[in-house]
Amino acid sequence: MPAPVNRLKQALADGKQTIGCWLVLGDSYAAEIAASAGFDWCVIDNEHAPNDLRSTLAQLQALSQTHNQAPNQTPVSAVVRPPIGKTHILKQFLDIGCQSFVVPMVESAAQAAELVRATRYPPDGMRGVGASTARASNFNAHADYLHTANDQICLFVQVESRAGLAALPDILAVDGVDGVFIGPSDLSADLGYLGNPHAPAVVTAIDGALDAIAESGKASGIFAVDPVDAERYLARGVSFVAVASDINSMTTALRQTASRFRQ
Ligand code: 3PY
Ligand code: MG
Repeated sequence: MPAPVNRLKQALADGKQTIGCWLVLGDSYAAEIAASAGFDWCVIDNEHAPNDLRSTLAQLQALSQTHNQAPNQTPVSAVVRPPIGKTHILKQFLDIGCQSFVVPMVESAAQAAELVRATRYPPDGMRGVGASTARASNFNAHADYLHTANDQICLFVQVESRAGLAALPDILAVDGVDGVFIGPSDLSADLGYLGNPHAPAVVTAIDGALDAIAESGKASGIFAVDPVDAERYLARGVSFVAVASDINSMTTALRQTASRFRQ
């Protein structure tokens, strides 16, 4: 049996637009709720959320449960954002069964190429071989896992700095990079507008980057939990839009309810 088909990679290759939820509560119960809400994918964030390998594993397991899918709904795809794009860290997430990644702070084609290699077995890359004891191969039930795993990896690299923007054409030319994801918060900070991702200069930089990604034929992605932003980016054709986060939804709903009954 081969590695599981990566539905997210397939959808993006088919030119579909997808929406997703950022999981920052670090909690498998919350992941299970998000899994049935109707998103195409959920990102388990290890960069800015209190996650580790075991909490990520629990959330991958929660997302892979089919009982929590709404009727007629395609199962949600799991994506991991590692804290940093290091080979040994990616290796651990790969072995617990993650096939899709959004890697933060990528600033050169060399760095992007290194990430491609980190997520592929030889001869295409340098992923270490331990799948026979790993959830990724369903504990060796996927007998063809080693020879089919590379084709099912979906890799987004994050461009979120001036250096990343300057290197964008070269990054887009790297084989094995499926898409480029813009991080408006870090990008605005590096452009001199900390906390103001709607500054005109930031919006212009983001639009220019999205145009370049679209021209390359690769998938584009962006973090846009403000619905006005999300609608704008979806109308522009962005293919991987983070339209929600578990914490954002929870704080908004709880604060609204508290304020309504406190009056
Ligand atoms: C950013 O906005 O900097 C991001 O990384 C989005 O998660
Ligand atoms: Mg960022």
